[in-house]
Amino acid sequence: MNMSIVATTPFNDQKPGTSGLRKRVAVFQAASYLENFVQAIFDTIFDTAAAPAGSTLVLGGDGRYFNREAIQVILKMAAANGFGKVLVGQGGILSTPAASCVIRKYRSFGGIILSASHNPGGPDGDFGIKYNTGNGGPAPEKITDAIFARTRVLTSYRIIEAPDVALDQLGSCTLGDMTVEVIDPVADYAELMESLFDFAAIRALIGSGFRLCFDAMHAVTGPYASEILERRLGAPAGTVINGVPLPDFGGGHPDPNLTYAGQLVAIMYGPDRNAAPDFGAASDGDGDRNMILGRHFFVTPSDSLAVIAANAELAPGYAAGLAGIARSMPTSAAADRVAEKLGVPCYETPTGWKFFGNLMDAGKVTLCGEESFGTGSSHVREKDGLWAVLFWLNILAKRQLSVEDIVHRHWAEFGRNIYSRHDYEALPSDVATGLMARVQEQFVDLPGRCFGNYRVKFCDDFSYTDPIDGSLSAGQGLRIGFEDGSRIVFRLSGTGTEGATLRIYLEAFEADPAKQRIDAQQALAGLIDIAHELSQLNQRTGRTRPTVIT
Ligand code: VG1
Ligand code: CO
Repeated sequence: MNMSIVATTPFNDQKPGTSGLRKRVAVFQAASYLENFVQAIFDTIFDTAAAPAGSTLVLGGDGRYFNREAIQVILKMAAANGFGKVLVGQGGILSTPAASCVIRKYRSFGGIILSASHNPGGPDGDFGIKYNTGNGGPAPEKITDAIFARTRVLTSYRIIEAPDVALDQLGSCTLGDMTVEVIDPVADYAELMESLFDFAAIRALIGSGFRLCFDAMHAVTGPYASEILERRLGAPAGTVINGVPLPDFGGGHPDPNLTYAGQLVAIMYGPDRNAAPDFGAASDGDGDRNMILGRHFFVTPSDSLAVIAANAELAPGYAAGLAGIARSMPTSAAADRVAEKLGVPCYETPTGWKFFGNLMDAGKVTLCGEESFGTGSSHVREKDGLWAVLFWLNILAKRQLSVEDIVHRHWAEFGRNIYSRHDYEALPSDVATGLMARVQEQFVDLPGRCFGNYRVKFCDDFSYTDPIDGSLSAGQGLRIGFEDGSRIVFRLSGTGTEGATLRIYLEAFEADPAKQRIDAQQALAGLIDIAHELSQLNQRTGRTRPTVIT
């Protein structure tokens, strides 16, 4: 084997965020940048996590620009660092949930996923890399901190000199002393889905004339959705739109929300209501997010989690009931109400999927969700976009109601947690931190203060002690709760790559079915004013409207 040890200088700006390291493509293309980070991951795997020599690694990405080049570098570095085998998705493709599935199924030591999720791709877009551990989930902070520390001190990386691996043909080859197995990226995942959901019932629903549209946004879920929805479930060709993954996602922003999934929204909200499909859905760059739509109807991700929880037993994989539910702190409390009724525990964790892993590994929760279009379960250790879509189709097939009717009946039974998130993107970092500091300064005398009809009950900076390993995560978002159950949360994003993104999460509760069908922005207008006042939003940012409202 022709191995090189290449000298390099440590970087000191590689602190991974909520889900791995995300930077502009150009940053990753700079000499040794990718290599440094990968060497830091491998050192951590073999030193901190004590992986045995000859361990197996899973590797794949969402197909964005630089995916193939990065895969070749990582394969050659893996061969030089003592891995015995790498399972790589054909064409370098693996969605985040499929990678999680493959890591678990083949008991590999861990996996590397190349994605910047919903961030735009292409030469001027973003690239990203994250390490998942053997349970299939994002590495816990102990590991990501070790990787970060390593990036700051390492002075060389190891790589073999060899021709590129042919990524497009299935099968095995050797690279140095290591085996590379190119696997079908869809097969294992599709089989897992078939084991969880009632495919016969969904096939019958689709056969009865029910119409659906899935927008893959030219990102990784195209091949997965075509195989599962069109081939296995019999939906007509054309059900999956934008189904071919492109390195720049067709110039779009692969973020399944009402702003960026514009084509799907136009189809679902067309002028002739009856011409719209019965069900619409979209997923993001790496396939872990989902948006669920009915005819002229949007299901908030917080409501989607609650509806799935309340109807979980309709799906064969969940017929035995739920062990518990977890949601991230900014996610609405709609799922808490379902948990209470089911008599199962509900956990509130910081933002980011890694906090759910310990709870699932300990068997404490079955379903998890985030307000940011993320829903999932213990079938893998990542959120899972297509899984959520299939869960909805399973519920629709069993209940024979429209999406809208299911949600309205849910609200009538449990009450409605009216919810919205306002994002202010690309703020100067000092402006964003100044604004957060300003909000927090007022916490000393906020409890008891009245803003019109709203009286502050509590305020804090959310911190979380993991019930399994006792680790503490502080500074997870500023919460202001009101006497009537309403809530405002201020938080700075950990995944943006340009300046800072401020997220303001707004929530109110309406128990009366006669008042539940109100427009969320209208219902939350009072809270929005309070949020602006407390943060001096307009004076500090010069903005009058959010960049994205969901
Ligand atoms: C965002 C979401 C968070 C999610 C994270 C990763 O983080 O708010 O809920 O877990 O993205 O999702 P932030 O720090 O920007 O708010 V994904 O689909 O980008 O892996
Ligand atoms: Co994602």
